[in-house]
Amino acid sequence: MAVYATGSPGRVLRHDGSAVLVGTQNETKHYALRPSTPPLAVGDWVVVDDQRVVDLLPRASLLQRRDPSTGGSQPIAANIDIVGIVCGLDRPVPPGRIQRFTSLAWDAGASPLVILSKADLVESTVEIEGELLRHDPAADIISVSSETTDGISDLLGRCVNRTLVLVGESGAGKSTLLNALAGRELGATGAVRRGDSKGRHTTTARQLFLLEGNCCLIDTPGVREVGVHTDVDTIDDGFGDIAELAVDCHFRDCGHTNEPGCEVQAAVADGRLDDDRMRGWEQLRKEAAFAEIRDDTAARHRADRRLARIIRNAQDIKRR
Ligand SMILES: Nc1nc2c(ncn2[C@@H]2O[C@H](COP(=O)(O)OP(=O)(O)OP(=O)(O)O)[C@@H](O)[C@H]2O)c(=O)[nH]1
Ligand SMILES: [Mg+2]
Ligand SMILES: [Zn+2]
Repeated sequence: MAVYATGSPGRVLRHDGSAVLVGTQNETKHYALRPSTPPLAVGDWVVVDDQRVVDLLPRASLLQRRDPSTGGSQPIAANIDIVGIVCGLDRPVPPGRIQRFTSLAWDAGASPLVILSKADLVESTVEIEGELLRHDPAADIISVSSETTDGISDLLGRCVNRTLVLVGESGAGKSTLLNALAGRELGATGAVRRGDSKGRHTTTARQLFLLEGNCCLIDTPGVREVGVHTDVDTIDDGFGDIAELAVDCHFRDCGHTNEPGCEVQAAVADGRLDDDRMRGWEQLRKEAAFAEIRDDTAARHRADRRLARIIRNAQDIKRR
């Protein structure tokens, strides 16, 4: 184990843009983010001294999403084991968005878990679970109600000694779930709008809480859009059934649209592969391919700028 002459190990408990709260063995302390601070995410293991965050330790996993304003990636949570994709049953459950979060979770190096919340509002969750499994046969799904506490101890049991991050749209019930799991009011919650069940963005910062059984739970502000920030290969990891079929396509670079001898299309035609699942896969692949091109372009621009700077410096030196 590394020995640090100065400083103590700690974990980032809260990130609010300009400062982080870090918990160490002895205290929790706020640290302003400075230009010299390494980029941090909630859940990061760090080394701190009295004044600053000195070092960022290697991450076992990192959940990030595409930043809609810059196109870059935005870290959401680090060193997480499970990504809890929370969907309120007071509104339609969107398989496409769940699939996006699922891809982000695999990409992060964590396991996705679909959490259907507000189960008290529906008679049965069998149908909706069936629908989700049709889109993703490997989906891990749990139904809970923070109101009646149905499913709460099941969920808690799965998170013993693990770090779970809750993601999902505003009003999905993430903070209410945090409180139900904790058995007390740790996070503020807010009513959804009548009519369209839209949330009010009650939670404003990402924060880690320690629950019973050493479960570390990270609550996050709701997001509506999740950009895919990954590559085509990672998308395929979440669609093993299709990738397996594709091995038998006649052409190695088959696009699975109308190529002759396409095994994927054949499987859709004879019912072995669900049409919606196939379409969801295509959509995510398209987005990932686009993200790869965009990232390449951004990287090229950065390299160009670096080169221009080097040339400028060289010219300056020559002129002297
Ligand atoms: N009936 C019912 N209502 C719930 C349940 N869980 C949450 N709610 C309600 O849903 C609304 C939104 O809950 P929040 O926990 O604030 O939602 P959130 O996902 O944290 O929202 P943001 O912080 O805005 O992202 C509140 O009015 C909760 O009372 C549940 O299990 N059953
Ligand atoms: Mg909240
Ligand atoms: Zn094919």
